[in-house]
Amino acid sequence: MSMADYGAAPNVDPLFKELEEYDLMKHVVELEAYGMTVVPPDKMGVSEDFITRLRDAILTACNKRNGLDIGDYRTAALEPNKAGKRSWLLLEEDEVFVEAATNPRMLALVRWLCGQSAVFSGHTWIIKPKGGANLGLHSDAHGIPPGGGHIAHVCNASWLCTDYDGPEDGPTVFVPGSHRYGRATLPHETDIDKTPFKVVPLIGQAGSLALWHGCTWHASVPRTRDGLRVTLVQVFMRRHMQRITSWETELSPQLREKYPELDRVLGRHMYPFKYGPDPKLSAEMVRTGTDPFA
Ligand SMILES: O=C(O)CCC(=O)C(=O)O
Ligand SMILES: [Fe+2]
Repeated sequence: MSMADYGAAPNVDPLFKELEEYDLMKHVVELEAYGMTVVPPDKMGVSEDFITRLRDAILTACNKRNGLDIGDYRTAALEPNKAGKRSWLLLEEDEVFVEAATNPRMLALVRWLCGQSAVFSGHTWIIKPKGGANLGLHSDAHGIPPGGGHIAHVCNASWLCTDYDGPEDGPTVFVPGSHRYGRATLPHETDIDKTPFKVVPLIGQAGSLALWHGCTWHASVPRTRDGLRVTLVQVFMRRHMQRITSWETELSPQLREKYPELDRVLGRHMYPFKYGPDPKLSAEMVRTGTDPFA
């Protein structure tokens, strides 16, 4: 008998069962305790083929959009920021981005953090060459003031498309447990060389998913190894938040029709409206106010 069998909490019971079935409970506890977790590829149910297709799709989109010819990511050298332009809105570049945004195990963890009505806010690549500078400590939950951090309003689900073996790979670094502070960093806290907080690197092999509560403070360090770090950053949020990308205007409706899970997670917002709300959208929004798991 598990608590989920009582059927007393209809929003969290199915999630609990899914997380148990996928053997993700350790990762839920890490999210609660540390505000971040790294799930290895086998637990994500993804093959090497998936991560190869995802990495290739990112590099192809970057080459095409920025007029580059990156070549072999294992040896390529680029000027910092050269590959970082035009990096958002990728769903129609390749359907592997739909796969990445709707992986069922990822969505179970995302919905643990942001509820069943979690919305896909936007996605972007990181293609990071050797060199460059630190990125300062920050929270991804922009606009959530101190006091509003009790639940995750935002979360970041990033696919590692290359190995992060250590600091030489130029990984994201975290202050474990900082999601509990429920606020963004202040200017004197952001420099990772001076901050009094303990900062730890994200370590994981290609194909892992790094997931963090939007309030967990993180930064990144320069890459000192040859070749590129490649990452697909995906931001999910609760329904009340403003999405990064307006899917209604930026995406063809055919893709939504083809993939029902994508359609669900892209969501439809009740605001803005002109003469009055759509009753269905309004009822959904009201329901999300009843339970953090709704
Ligand atoms: O890993 C990095 O380079 C920074 C990532 C980051 O800040 C983010 O994805 O929100
Ligand atoms: Fe960030």
